[in-house]
Amino acid sequence: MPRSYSFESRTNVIGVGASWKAMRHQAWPFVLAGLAALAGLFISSKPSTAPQAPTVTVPTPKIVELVIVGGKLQSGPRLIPLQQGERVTFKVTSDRSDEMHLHGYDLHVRLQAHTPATLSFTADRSGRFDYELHGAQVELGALEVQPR
Ligand SMILES: [Cu+2]
Repeated sequence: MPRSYSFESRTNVIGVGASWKAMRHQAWPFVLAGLAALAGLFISSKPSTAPQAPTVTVPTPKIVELVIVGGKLQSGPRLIPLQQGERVTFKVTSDRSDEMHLHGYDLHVRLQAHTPATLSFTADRSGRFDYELHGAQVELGALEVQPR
């Protein structure tokens, strides 16, 4: 009985040794893959341990270009659909000096003849708001801000 036991245990050891030897050749890709995975984990976990930079998503503003000739809208939208919270930039050019007024938001843009003027704001109020030319007393168009 003890003989067969020792024999068995020896074959067992040999068996393990042999399979390990056989594996050593094939194991490298797995070892490398394991290391790569560990490295990947380390790298991917790094940002969460580092102080998080505030993720300020600066939305690209919707650009609205208006060209006014003779107190009338020559080109540009008469209706501007927006989502509440969207950024808007008006670029307004007029052949005459005037003032554009965006109702509701109560924003004024001073227009100098042939000089592009810009107005940027966040459409944080929902509803319909006219923009008009005060000097010429002309309604140019309207914003339509959909509530979120
Ligand atoms: Cu007005």
